[in-house]
Amino acid sequence: MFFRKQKSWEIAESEVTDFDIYQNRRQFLNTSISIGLASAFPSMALAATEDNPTQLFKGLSNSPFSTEEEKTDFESITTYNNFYEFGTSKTDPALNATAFPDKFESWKVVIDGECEKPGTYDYDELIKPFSLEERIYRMRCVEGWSMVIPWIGFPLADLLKKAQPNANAKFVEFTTLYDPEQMPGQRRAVLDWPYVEGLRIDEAMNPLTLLSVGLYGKELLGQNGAPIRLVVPWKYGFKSIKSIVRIRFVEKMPQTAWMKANAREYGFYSNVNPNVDHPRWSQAKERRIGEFLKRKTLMFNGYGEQVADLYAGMDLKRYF
Ligand SMILES: Nc1nc2c(c(=O)[nH]1)N[C@H]1C(S)=C(S)[C@@H](COP(=O)(O)O)O[C@H]1N2
Ligand SMILES: [Mo]
Repeated sequence: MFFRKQKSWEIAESEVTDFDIYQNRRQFLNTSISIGLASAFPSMALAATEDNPTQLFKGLSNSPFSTEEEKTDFESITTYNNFYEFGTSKTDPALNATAFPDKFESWKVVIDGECEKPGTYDYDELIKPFSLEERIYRMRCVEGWSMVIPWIGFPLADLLKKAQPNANAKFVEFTTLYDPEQMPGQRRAVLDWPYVEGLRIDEAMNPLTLLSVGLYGKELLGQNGAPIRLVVPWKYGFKSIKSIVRIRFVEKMPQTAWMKANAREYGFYSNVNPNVDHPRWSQAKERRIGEFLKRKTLMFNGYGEQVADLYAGMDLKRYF
């Protein structure tokens, strides 16, 4: 899909303006909730206030990979999102996705391709064999903002090993649900749906790479990629694909949704790299949501100790 027309996500909107719109919106929502207009935004009110601790997710051990930095507040993590299947503005997912998916228990994930033990699992079966932990990770969006999110999940490697990839498995491809009924954003050709992402097999097997099913002690809300999503903390946020229905071992490098949309701007690797600018803006700094001054963006988002070896000898300007 190659449009000459500007797409909605290309519309130049300064990051500050975007953040300010969000702040104002949030102020407005808080006010309307307090004066009893919450019914105009029922899902939003639910997301912000519902205390829904999940037994399964209580008292988990905190991973040694966790950052000690201050966590972004729950409200920001659940109301300032990118999830184009539910709209292209940051506030759309919280308005449209809180009740997603409608059938949580019957969510299925297919694991197939170049492996000895392919299979289809429902959500409970999929996560049962693995021990969940809390991982507090930095998340850096390609647009220039970042958050610190206390994820709950398990290493992707645990699941991949169970499927026994064969020698042809050089990459792993991930696919989001395609269901325009539930995902109104898919009714417009913003991206070539369904959203697809990919990792090289060694990146996928790296112990930092997480499959997440919750955050802040609760199951994921729709806007964060319920019921199961990827988290790859040393890469730009768009690699962390949400609401996964398929994990496939492949021999060739997958064509991701963002590469198809604009290969010049979005490469396969997409490692956080302050020295390689996006064609339309610098990647040297970022705004941590909730802070005023910008911070310097760190190479590999600060995870170089764990992942720099994966790219030894590679030209990271060419393989961006
Ligand atoms: N399926 C799907 N996954 C997605 C996206 C999306 O639009 N669709 N947006 C990505 C982007 S750009 C970012 S920054 C993160 C945001 O995750 P969060 O909203 O949970 O913070 O999700 C990523 N995963
Ligand atoms: Mo992003």
